Amino acid sequence: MFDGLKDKLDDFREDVEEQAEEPEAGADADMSEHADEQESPNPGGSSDVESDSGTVAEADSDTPDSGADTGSDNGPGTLKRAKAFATGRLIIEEEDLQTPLRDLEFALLGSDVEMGVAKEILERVEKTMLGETRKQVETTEELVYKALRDALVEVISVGQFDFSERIAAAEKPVTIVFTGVNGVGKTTTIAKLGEWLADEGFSSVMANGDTYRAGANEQIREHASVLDRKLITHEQGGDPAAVIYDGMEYAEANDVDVVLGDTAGRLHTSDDLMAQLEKIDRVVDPELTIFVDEAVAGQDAVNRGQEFNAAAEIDGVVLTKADADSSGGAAISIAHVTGKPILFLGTGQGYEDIERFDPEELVDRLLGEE
Ligand SMILES: Nc1nc2c(ncn2[C@@H]2O[C@H](COP(=O)(O)OP(=O)(O)OP(=O)(O)O)[C@@H](O)[C@H]2O)c(=O)[nH]1
Ligand SMILES: [Mg+2]
Repeated sequence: MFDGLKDKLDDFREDVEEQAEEPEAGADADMSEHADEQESPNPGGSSDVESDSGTVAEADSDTPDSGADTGSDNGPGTLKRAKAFATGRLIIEEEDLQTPLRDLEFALLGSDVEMGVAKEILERVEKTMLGETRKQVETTEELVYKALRDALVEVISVGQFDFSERIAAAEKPVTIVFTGVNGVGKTTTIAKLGEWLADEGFSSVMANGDTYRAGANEQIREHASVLDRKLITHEQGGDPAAVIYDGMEYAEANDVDVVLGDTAGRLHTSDDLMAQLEKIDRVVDPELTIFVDEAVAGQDAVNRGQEFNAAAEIDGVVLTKADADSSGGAAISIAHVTGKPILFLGTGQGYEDIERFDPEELVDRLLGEE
């Protein structure tokens, strides 16, 4: 999952580390000398560091008190001034980061990360690497890791909420409607989610609001029968809102916690069908509307998310087929662009192949050693 993106992030980290940890001749000697000079209490220093880990890192070790940002002796545009001193102090200047950041930008765009999101990540990485936190880290490796991790987590975490708690807190029955284009995995996701909810202690009923496609009832009935789950259907051509409404009545009468309302796949460019989605939203007034799309669709998924959100406001996203996605572009971008969180990842065709989306876990996976 997301292996291509992981490789590109690894490359960026290696590039920065390689260049930054190539100290110039004499740096070691200067270092100890420099540490000695820092014995006196440091006015701006944080209290939890040793006295020799002052906050001022000098680019030019011969003139410790001169402005670090001139860097004239070392020549601009290289990362050689990004030295890891014995105290762990680093200095990385803006121009030093230009090339690695440009490479990272290409890498992100090449992974189908949306342009505004890529920009946001770059800005955050740069800010961390040039900012205050550099004084607290010990090696370039840690600095790059932290900068990338924070930037990615920040961007991916937009709008996150605890799904299980939300269901627990909502008035029962909780109706969830699933929207999205054709064939992305809506019906499969509903089947999987029924299992996931059962594990969390919630009962559910499926309501087939896909009254449009021939064979839709038969398909979802198969899932219901394998999973031994209650299913509400109407004839093909019926009113989708009415089916989901029936599901709600059934749930109410039978103390079922959650109604999982399927809808027919539709192109976001189809005005009629998008209008129908608005109507379902109005009549059913679901607790949650979840937009389903394929992780592999990259920026197309991001664009569609915006279109569906405009027709019937979504509360979250499920990205399916993450198991087949190397780029990770949709996973990185969609929450930031739509303002709605990714709630689950579909990771295969089996009923158990659904994961609660955890931004930190995903980023750890992307930046991990494996
Ligand atoms: N590899 C993989 N395949 C998936 C995943 N989720 C769904 N699929 C497959 O995608 C195909 C389409 O799934 P459906 O659930 O029928 O998609 P849909 O969105 O309901 O399709 P329509 O009702 O036609 O709009 C099926 O073959 C699923 O097994 C996933 O997370 N990973
Ligand atoms: Mg379907």
